[in-house]
Parts: sequence; structure tokens; C-alpha cells
Amino acid sequence: MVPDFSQPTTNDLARYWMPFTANRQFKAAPRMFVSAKDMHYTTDDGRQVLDGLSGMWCVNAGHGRAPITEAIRAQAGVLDYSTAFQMGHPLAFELAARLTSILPGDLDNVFFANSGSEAVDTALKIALAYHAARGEPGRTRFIGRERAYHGSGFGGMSVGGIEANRDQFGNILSGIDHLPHTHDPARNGFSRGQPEHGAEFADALEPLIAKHGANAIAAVIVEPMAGSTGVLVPPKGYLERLRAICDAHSILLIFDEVITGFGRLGASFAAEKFAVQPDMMTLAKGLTNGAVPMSAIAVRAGIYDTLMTGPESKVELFHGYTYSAHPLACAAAIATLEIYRDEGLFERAGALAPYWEEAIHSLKGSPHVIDIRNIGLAGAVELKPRDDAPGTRAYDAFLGCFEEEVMVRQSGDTLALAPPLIVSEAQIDQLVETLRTILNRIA
Ligand code: PXG
Repeated sequence: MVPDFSQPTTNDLARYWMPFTANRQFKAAPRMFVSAKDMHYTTDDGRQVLDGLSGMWCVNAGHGRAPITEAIRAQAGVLDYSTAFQMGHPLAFELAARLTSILPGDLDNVFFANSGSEAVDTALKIALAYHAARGEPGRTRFIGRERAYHGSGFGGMSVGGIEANRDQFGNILSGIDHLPHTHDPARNGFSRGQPEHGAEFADALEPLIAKHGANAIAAVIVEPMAGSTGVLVPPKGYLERLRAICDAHSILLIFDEVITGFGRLGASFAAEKFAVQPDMMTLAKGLTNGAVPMSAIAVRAGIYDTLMTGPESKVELFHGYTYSAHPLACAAAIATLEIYRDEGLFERAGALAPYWEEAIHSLKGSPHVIDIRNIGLAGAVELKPRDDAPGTRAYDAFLGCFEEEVMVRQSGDTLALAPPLIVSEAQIDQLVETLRTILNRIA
């Protein structure tokens, strides 16, 4: 018999294996959202919870936006699905044209997938195919970075730099090195915006090139701002230096903008914010405002053109997904881009950023706080770990905030904050004051 899920018991919850979750802990004390609108979720017991993380860094325009919902509804009634292999539908081409029109530089061609993880795997594969097409099939190595999150596919996990995400799985891609992360609280603690120190962390690329030879390296992949591991803002000059070293050795630079894309940093994309042009960009999350799974891989014209050679009957890239450019996702993405444009949300995020910075840095001096970081409408409050129980203090803070009807994200001993770009100053105050109350309350 299927239980009544409006009133579930712990036992009723057993069947669903939840991702990146302590399943048994959760099921013993479940937290359920049943609806969401604009800045708030509603729980199953009718409480309104302020969303301090835009869903999971994706609902940049706020929840349940009518134009997006309507676009999905309408599209479902017109063309629910169409194969993406050897057939097209107009929205896919329209979305690609609209998206490339707002991407920085000559990121002129896009491939569609369904998640950030797929986008990262796709970008890595395109890098290999590109080098092979230009006569350097020996460029097969990738360089990621410590504390990076690039999703949970084998490619993303391998270039990612989170040990816990690899420990259980042993067999990862070979031929991968990691740059050091850029988190340097001793020199950069409580930085506002980009930290002053650490451009030289990019120089760690040089010995890796010397060791393997540039002609063995396909690409470097980084999150311009590391999101998942606690909002690590790139030091001034760091991304510029990575770019220069990659250029000097014909190594592709991939920006994983799954979190930083679509206004989070107070500009359209991190590439624009930091004025550094990547060769490829991975996008997901805010692309559809989280309403339908979709991701995109944008490539510079030269990459696409290099692969569009040989007989015209040839399939140029042996890669794709059943749901690439899914009609519902395309409809959602087009409606989302229109909201971003019509409401000027990227500019709004930029205009609110100074208020956000002041608010979040007012937590300096609160109990347990050892660092605060911010950029655009992203922020992090790092707590001193409890002896022998890392992560538990921030977890307690997350739970405390939830009880006080504010949703934040716990990552290790850091609390990450990234409200929808429609957030009001009063809601920023509520977020920060709730956090202050909880920091004063927890042990
Ligand atoms: N790249 C980056 C930079 C991400 O942040 C992915 C790839 C993978 O995307 P998918 O759609 O496959 O999940 C992500 C995902 C967190 C958190 O706690 C962040 C993500 C996912 C779950 C939790 O900050 N980002």
C-alpha cells in the first residue's frame, strides 16, 4: 500500500534515496517544502521560509515566476518532446541565439545538456575533440583545482577538488592535476569583494606544464568563484594570470559558471565581472531559473569552427543526451532570459551588492565567526569548527535558521548565502539578523 504522504511517518520515507543527504538523519526529522513563491518557500506545516540560497543557487529570479510557469505550460501543450539527434525544433535555435547574444566575447556556439555535471563532462570532451581536430591528440590531461565542485559525473568528480566526493569511488579519470585553492584567511580574512593577495596561486600552473609538457594538457577548468566549498572569491589578478599562462601554452581555459552565471556576482557572468575571457563556459541552474533541468556549454567560435570540418555528412561530435535542448527547458530558459532582461536583475544584483556587503560583514564579531566573504549577491560566513566535530556547528546554525524560517546552506563549517536577485533590503536584514540570533544561540 502506498502511504499518505501528506502525513508521512519515518518509515514511509524509506523508499526515496536522497542525494548528498544524511538519509537516516533526515528521515528521523524530515523538513518538507510543499510550495514556493518569489522569496519564500512554504513548509508542510504552513510556515513561510525566506530563501537565502535561491533554491540551490538557481532560482535567481525568485520562485514560481508566472511568465516561466506559463511558458512551460504552453510548450507542454504544443511540443512536449522532440528528439535532438538529426531533428530540431525552433526554440532550441532561438535559445542558442538569445544566449550567445548576452555571453561575453566570442562564445558564439552552445551545446545543450541537462545538468551542471553533464555540462562539465561535455566541456571536457569538447576540449579533447578540439585538440584532436587541430592535430594535437596528445593533449589529454586536465587541470582542476582543490576545493572545486564540478558536479558528480566521473569527469566533474575527477577535476573537482573535494576529497569526500571521491573517497567512495576509487576509480576516477586519470591524467588530472589540481591547482591549489585560493582560500588564504591568514592574509585575506574578512575581505570585501576580491581579496588582495593570492594572484600567485595561478603560478602553480607553470610547474605542472613543465612536468607534463604543454602539449599534454587539454584544458584548465575552474569555477571563477568557488561556490559549493564556501564562496571563495578569486584574488585580484588571479584569473588574469591563469588566462595568460593558458594562452602562452595553447591550453583551453574553461570557466564553470554553473553558479556564477546569470547575475549572481552582480554582472551577467563572472567572465564579464572579472573581464577575463574563457574559451568555454558551462552554465546551468539560473539558465531556466531552476524550473526545468537544463545546462549549456558555450564555446568560442574557433572551437566550433575547428570541429566543423571534413565531410559534411560526418557527425562532428559523438556526444549528446536524449533531453538535450528539451522543448520545455528551452521555453523555460527563453522566458527566464526575458525576465532577467526586463527586470534588469543582473544590474539590480550589482546595485544591491554594497548593501549586501555591509549587512553580511556586520556579523564580524558574532560568536564563532572566523571569516566573512562576499561578492555580488553571494556571501559566506565561516565558523570555527568544533573540536573533533567539524561541520556540526554550521549544521546546527543551518537548522536553527530553518526553525527561524530562513533557509541558508551549510558547507563544512561555512554558511553560504545567495538570495534570489529580487531580494529586498528588508529581507537581507531579516537573513542577517536571523543568522546573528542563531550564532548567539548555538554552542
Ligand atoms: N559546477 C558547479 C560550479 C556547480 O556549483 C555543478 C557543476 C553540478 O551541477 P548539477 O546540476 O549536476 O548539480 C554545480 C552544482 C552547494 C551545492 O551546496 C552546489 C551545487 C549542487 C549542489 C549543492 O553549494 N552546484
